Amino acid sequence: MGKFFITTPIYYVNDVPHIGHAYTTIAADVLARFHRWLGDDVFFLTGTDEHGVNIYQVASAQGVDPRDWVDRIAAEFKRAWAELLISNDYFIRTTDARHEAGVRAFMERLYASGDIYKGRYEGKYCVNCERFYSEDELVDGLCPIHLRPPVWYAEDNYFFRLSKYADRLIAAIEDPEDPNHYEVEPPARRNEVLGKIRAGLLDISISRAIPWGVPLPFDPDQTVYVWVDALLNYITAIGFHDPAAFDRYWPADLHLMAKDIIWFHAVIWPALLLAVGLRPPRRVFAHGFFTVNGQKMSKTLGNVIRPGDLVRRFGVDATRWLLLSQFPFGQDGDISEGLMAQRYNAELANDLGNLVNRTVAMVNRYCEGVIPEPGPEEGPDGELKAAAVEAGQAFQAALAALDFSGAIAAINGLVARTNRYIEETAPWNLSRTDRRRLGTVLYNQAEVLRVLGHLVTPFMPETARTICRYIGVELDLSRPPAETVRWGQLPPRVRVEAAPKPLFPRI
Ligand code: ME8
Repeated sequence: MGKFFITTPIYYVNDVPHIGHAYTTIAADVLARFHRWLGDDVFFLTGTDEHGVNIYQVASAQGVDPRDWVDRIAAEFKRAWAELLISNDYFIRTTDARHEAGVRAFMERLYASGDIYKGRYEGKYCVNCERFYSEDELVDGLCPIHLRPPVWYAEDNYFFRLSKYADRLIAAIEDPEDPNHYEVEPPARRNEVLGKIRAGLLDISISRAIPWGVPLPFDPDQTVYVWVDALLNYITAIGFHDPAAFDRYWPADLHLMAKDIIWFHAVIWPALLLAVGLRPPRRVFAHGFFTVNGQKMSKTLGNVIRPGDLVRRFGVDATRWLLLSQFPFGQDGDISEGLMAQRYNAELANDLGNLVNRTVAMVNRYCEGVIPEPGPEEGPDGELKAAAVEAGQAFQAALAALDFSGAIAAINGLVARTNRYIEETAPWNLSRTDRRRLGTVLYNQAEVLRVLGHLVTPFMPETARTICRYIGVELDLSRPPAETVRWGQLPPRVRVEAAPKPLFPRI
């Protein structure tokens, strides 16, 4: 048991959330729920990034005051996360007065560090990324992420001496004994980041001459560069002003994001922290980027999927499960609604849903709705029990490694083994031939449901509750997973749900 401070990126409010944002946020939520279950003191942070040129321009183009615009879109993010059962402990907005005060305090410390100087910046800037690109980073002259032409910026700005930190960053990433050690994952991203640091770091401009942002405390004519403003959310949210509160959670245990913004999190952010004498986060993990039905998701192509679209089709729990099971976390992949539907029917409606419903139905039909007392172990019982134990262990190991599809596979494996157990033991025959054996078999089936009901919790919090209710117990997350899923804890003689509804109606 320890503390676990986990973050998602804070998302730009240039538009309402899409399933790219939902993907990272659901992944973070699964981990937050898992760590709470482990007994950790969890702080799960998400929020919105509301300053910068892009937001300012988007609001102006709509003829709306930026303040009204950001209020409106931030509310949409909050609504979307509530709908997806995201259990964040705090929702930060960079326009919050508390955040802005924290940004000013940090900038004063940074200025005092002596790593800030005034200079002139000229270069190509992608307004959507809110960053400069060098010629060799552009693809055919376009931003590699947004495939749009950058604009030429030339301004007098304040600079941060990032170049000075190359050696310290390399040591902090590579040497587990370094006092500032942090992990950059997965390995491909780590190598990429190290390679780029070794190739040389340029100082970065940390201010802009735009009105929509936090004024620099040492030069109010400029505002803090939106990326610096945004990264600071990770410390202002936990009370940068208040050392007692701050030390409870800092350093962050995991910053989660996609690979598009790994550089900011694995290089610029740790350097800024080192400059003011703070520890870098412990772990920075960049998952892959996905396309939708084989295409880059974009407004222009009109193929943007909103979380609500999936929720209406599959329900909340299945949406969470299906999004994380499409491809291995950390790799690039594709989200196809067709494949999601196939998987929904196969994995959730047929396998898991059917296992739950047929088990409860058999207890109702053969045992008057009461879970029977188990008799001595026989035949495949031992194997089923072993499968449940193994699934619990594999599930935990997978989530500790951020392997969501691995955790899902562990659950599916136990479902498949149990469905096979039912075929092998044929309770419908036992009901006529051997009531005592029937009792054992149905008890074992129901016990697997208790185990499964708990294991699915981080992914499918509502389904977890329903499965447990159907077998007459309450979801109990008060003890850590290893204890909860230990075999044989289902109390016999409890009453199961008399008329269970299908968990996942076929579509
Ligand atoms: O970058 N596949 O905000 P943003 C996977 N405000 N993940 C995706 C995705 C996709 N196709 N599309 C979006 C910003 N994401 C800054 C962050 S943090 C201090 C500031 C997810 O709204 C993924 O997590 O552009 C990605 O890193 C993030 O949305 C980018 O969100």
